[in-house]
Amino acid sequence: MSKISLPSTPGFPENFIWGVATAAPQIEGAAFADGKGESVWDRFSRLPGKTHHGDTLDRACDHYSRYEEDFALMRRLGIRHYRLSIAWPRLFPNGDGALNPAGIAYYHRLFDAMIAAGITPWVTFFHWDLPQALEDRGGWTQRLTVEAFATYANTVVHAFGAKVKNWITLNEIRCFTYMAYGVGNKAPGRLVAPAELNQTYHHALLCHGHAVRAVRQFGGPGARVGLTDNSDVCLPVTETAADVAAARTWFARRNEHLLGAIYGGGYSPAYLSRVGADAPKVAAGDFDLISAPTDFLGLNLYTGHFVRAGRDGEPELVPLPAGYPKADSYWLHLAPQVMYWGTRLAHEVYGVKEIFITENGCGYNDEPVVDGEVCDLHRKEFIRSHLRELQRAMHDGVPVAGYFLWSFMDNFEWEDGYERRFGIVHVDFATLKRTPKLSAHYYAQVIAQNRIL
Ligand code: GBH
Repeated sequence: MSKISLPSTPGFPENFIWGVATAAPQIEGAAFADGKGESVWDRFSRLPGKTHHGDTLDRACDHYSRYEEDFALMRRLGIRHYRLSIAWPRLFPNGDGALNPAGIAYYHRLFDAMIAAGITPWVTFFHWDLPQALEDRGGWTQRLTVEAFATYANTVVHAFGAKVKNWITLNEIRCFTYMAYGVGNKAPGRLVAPAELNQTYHHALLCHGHAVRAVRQFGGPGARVGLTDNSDVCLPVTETAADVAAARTWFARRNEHLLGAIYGGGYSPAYLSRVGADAPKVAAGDFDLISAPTDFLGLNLYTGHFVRAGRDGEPELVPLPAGYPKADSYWLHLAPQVMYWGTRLAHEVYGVKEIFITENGCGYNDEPVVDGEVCDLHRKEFIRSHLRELQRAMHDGVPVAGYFLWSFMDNFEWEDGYERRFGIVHVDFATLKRTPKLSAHYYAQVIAQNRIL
């Protein structure tokens, strides 16, 4: 027998964390079971025209009752780290006030099953499912939401701190503030004036700080915590000094109200002069909370904008030509170098010492199961090309410690409903049958060999 020698690629560090990610509202279903309260997405998805086909979160993947099957599948694929979120309205149906013991009991069962399957939980406190009762009182525009969140965060760490050591405060502040109150395509879809919008960012930053404080106070030994941000990432058109400098300036400007505020210990003079009279109202002590040190930064990286140095050296956005390749999500232009520049700029601009990719993946519409197989070669190639750019960043000294693929399985993709599939595991939404796609088998090999195949 002739021996076939396989191509070799450099490996990842021995302790590199490989995982998959999901979020409670996108997979759990059981939207009104066991005392769970209504979330803004439960409400929003029922408004005419807000989600594709009027899809709701009511059943989703029914992970609520199928979690054991899902953990068994993760285990078979060799997945040892799993990022998930807790549904705030399951614990506090009214946002604040009475705690729902059935919600606490559910997540205890979930964590027990996960740990029994040898899977380490990475838990996000908040992935967009604000209790509707809080929205009815003003939602993210009101400081009372911050007070309610602080109680929620303390309760969560008290309850689960012995089982969970890796904590993520908030997922993608922009998506539940700017997109939700400024653009309106995400729940609650209520447009507000610029000053109020800036206030929603500030309230979100405060919640981040409260979650950090909760983990520090009640998390026990070994607990660590960080934010997950979808930083606005720009990609220098060419990797020349001028374009790289332009990209860096642009990155700092576009993220100054979130990462800039957290890592800078306050709002920068540049930001304050840009927003003028619409600046957020800041109370004494706010930045003690907001800027408390964290252990890592989570980055959700999908795509980026191309930037170059304009004539005066100022950064200039370069529009994408018609036909530039993208996934089926209109916004997901294929630009694997986002992995390189996203991590490198966060490290350089904010001095971040440890970075996790908390999401990266791609959405496509039609991946039929044929003879028990889903041939999502496009997703496999997406993963491979993005990991190569991540490895390039690490090679250049960017401190990346782990990668979570979005998503473990097809799920409720917000306004795109169930049409847009991001999973490496196919879900038949009629039967709820799970079928690992080709990309799942590929990723399982990457994890097993700790290198890009
Ligand atoms: C993440 O969102 C979410 O965390 C996750 O829940 C979601 O399922 C996943 O990614 C896939 O979408 O300004 O018009 O260019 C990423 C959400 C979508 C936010 C694109 C910014 C930009 C739209 N991002 N959006 S636009």
